[in-house]
Amino acid sequence: MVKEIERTELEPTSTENRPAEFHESKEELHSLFRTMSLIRRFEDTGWEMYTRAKIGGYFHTNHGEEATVVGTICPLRPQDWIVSFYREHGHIIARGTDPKYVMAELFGREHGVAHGRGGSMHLFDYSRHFLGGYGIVAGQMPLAIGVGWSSKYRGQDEITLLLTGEGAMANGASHEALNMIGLYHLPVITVVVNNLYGMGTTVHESAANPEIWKRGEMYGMHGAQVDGMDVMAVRRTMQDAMKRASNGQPSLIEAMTYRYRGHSVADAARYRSTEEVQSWRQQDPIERFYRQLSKADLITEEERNAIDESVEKQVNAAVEFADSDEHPDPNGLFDHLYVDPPAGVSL
Ligand SMILES: Cc1ncc(C[n+]2csc(CCOP(=O)(O)OP(=O)(O)O)c2C)c(N)n1
Repeated sequence: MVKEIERTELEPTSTENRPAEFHESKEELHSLFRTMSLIRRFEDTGWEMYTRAKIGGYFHTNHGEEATVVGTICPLRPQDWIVSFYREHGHIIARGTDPKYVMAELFGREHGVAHGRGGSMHLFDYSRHFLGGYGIVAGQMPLAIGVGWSSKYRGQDEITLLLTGEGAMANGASHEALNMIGLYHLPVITVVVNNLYGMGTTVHESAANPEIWKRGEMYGMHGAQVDGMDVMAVRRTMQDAMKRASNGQPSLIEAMTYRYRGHSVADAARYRSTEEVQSWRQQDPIERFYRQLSKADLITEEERNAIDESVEKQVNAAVEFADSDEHPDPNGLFDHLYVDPPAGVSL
């Protein structure tokens, strides 16, 4: 017998009404605002390029998650590492990779960040310590043990940010990874981007206890939940976790956010109501940050328009670059697979 699962409407938890206090410079705040706007524009344009068949394969966007993405990635230092998952276009852009190389990867071109071999789910930039981009749900999580272990073993002041979705937290690899990160006191911060759905399955349907941050205690690490639509709240939580990680205490942060679009381009998202999507859109992280900044006299309408214009130009230039870039040479199919080919194998 199939049990009917009762669905509850998922309401946003919000810090909107808390007064915003800013201790950062205007330049820094504008830079956060610009990065969020750049990611939004990149995803809008990428989606359009997909529908024009310029991009193929899978395509998962960060629409709605910009505050979580920017708030967790921007505080990182150059020596820190990121291990991400397949919804990572915004993650690599927030890390500072030029969007034109990200767009070229989506277009499958030679100068893309994975030389056109990876596409949307396999973005990679070693120069920025961005270690992917993985398509297997929770498959990236055990990799962070190795990265964190390496930093500790080499005695380096480095932190690893491990990004994952809440759906992945029902996969066995997540339990094994978090247990070992906690057991060995690795400098790893796990951020669970809780957008409430793993494809069409709500977190209430996949997690026996949907309050994921509470698992921190179970793995011997600090646990925190944060309003993932508030970039400054996410950033503060991340900075606190970075201090802990430097002292050998890992953290599990659950950022409560929402994806505006379906799971991927192929999902019409019929499993949720228009009202639910609208109620989250009212908390839009970019508009909300703009309201906070303008209330504090830290941004004018003209400044915002100038940011929007420059972001639009940058994304248009990325499309132009990607569209005119060369396709990978089919003879190079086996390039970039191994640092050195195994003995006896000629590629
Ligand atoms: C091991 C494995 N199982 C199933 C899938 C199919 N799949 C792809 S994404 C996804 C949902 C994961 O949801 P979540 O971790 O919450 O991340 P989100 O997509 O919401 O960002 C599933 C089940 C997969 N890629 N890998």
